[in-house]
Amino acid sequence: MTTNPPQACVPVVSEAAGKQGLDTAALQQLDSAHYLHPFTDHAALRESGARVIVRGDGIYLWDSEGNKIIDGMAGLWCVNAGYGRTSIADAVHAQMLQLPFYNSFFNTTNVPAVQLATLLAEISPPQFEHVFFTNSGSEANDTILRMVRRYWQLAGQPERQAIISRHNAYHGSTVAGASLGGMAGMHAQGGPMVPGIHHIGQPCYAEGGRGMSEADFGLEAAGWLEAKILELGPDKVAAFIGEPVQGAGGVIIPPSTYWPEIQRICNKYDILLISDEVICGFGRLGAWFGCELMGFQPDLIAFAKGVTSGYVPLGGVLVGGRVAQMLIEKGEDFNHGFTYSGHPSACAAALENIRILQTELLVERVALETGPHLKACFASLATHPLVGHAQTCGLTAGLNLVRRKGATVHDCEPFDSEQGVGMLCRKHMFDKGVIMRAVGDRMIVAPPLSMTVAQIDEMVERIRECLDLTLEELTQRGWMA
Ligand code: PXG
Repeated sequence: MTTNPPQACVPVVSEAAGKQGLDTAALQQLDSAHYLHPFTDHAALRESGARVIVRGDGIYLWDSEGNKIIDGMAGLWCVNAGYGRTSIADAVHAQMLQLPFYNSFFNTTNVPAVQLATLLAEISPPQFEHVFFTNSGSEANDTILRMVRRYWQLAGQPERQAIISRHNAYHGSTVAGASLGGMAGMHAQGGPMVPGIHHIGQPCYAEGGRGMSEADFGLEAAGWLEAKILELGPDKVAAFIGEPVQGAGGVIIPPSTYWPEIQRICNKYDILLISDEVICGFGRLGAWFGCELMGFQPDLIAFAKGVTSGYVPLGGVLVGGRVAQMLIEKGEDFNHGFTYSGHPSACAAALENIRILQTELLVERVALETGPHLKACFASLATHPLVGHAQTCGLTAGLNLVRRKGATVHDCEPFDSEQGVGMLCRKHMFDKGVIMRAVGDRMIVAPPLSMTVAQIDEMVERIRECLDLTLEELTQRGWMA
């Protein structure tokens, strides 16, 4: 027993800290003393101190020093409806007073979970009438892995165990998520991955399409799936999983020929097709689901993030007719689930969030107005001397920082990856009040879908200014060609 007060009682609010009443230095010190952050080098973070985000409204964030920042990443690809939505807070508040939680095990259910499942069946592609709820995208993909293998067991082909994914895919951080993903840095840590998962190349034209048209490269990249199926044996392959547009991998937008050819190959070998829509779902690409835009009909969809705009954690799996029918008719107990599957308060947040996306026509606006505007803006950024090429899809975009521009994407000269040019550029962005992610030397954005055309202009002007500052710094360092 200790007689000392617990650490949590240490006052972190300093009277001298100005209007917001927050002492940034004290928070940073406690943060570094106690809080282990995701995907973070803690020794480096201790040196710099974490930036403390205290408030959000619309597309803007404020930090504890009072700086106003444009959130070019919508939290982490998720705050689709923007910050400050009182009606989502009210819906969650009301649900918490009515029934904060009850489980969906043992033949019980709750009203918001039923309503949300019904609404998801309505807004998703026609093959989806059923949903399995989780708390995150990682858990959605864990569920999919177990569900797919269970499906083939029930179908009398238990030897169909292999799942094919792509290098540089991100499917989450749980053991199954990391195994399904193709992130080299994750595979390098933590010992053996889940067996039976195989990776093929990503459909990145800039990386692999030299000497080919984009359309031909799309067919070639899809052909890597067929080659892998034949190598493993078609009767051993359970499923293929991919993000319609790879998000965390750097906004890799496949050629338009890619997904229809993937669909054709999956059909040919009777392989389940899984669309990981944790980022692409709920309007990011200008359609409710990315597969609709890319022209394929998956058997399963993983979702999370945008379903609640990140206000409360929620994820899930849309289960298509083929798999749902098998599980329901032959499956007996599916021995899988989470305490919080179908959490009523999280489902209440999702219902109100989807209502906002619908009534404000945010998905349609991405397709017809803000998405095309972002495309035009990024085309103009592509003329900057530091930018090799730029692409957008809906309300996500990426541009590559290069040492020397070239006539085509394949003729640009990249920086030495050790120089960390992307992180250097990102620092300028942060200092100037706009959040962009750096994936190597590719700078990416995925702002709230509520961002207006005028706000896109504001964001792009700041980006241009920071590209200038980065170019100035790189020139001074003698790093430009
Ligand atoms: N699938 C995809 C396609 C994702 O983008 C997950 C699954 C996992 O979701 P949860 O909710 O378990 O995190 C994600 C998550 C980044 C970054 O650096 C992206 C994600 C998560 C963390 C960082 O861009 N996406």
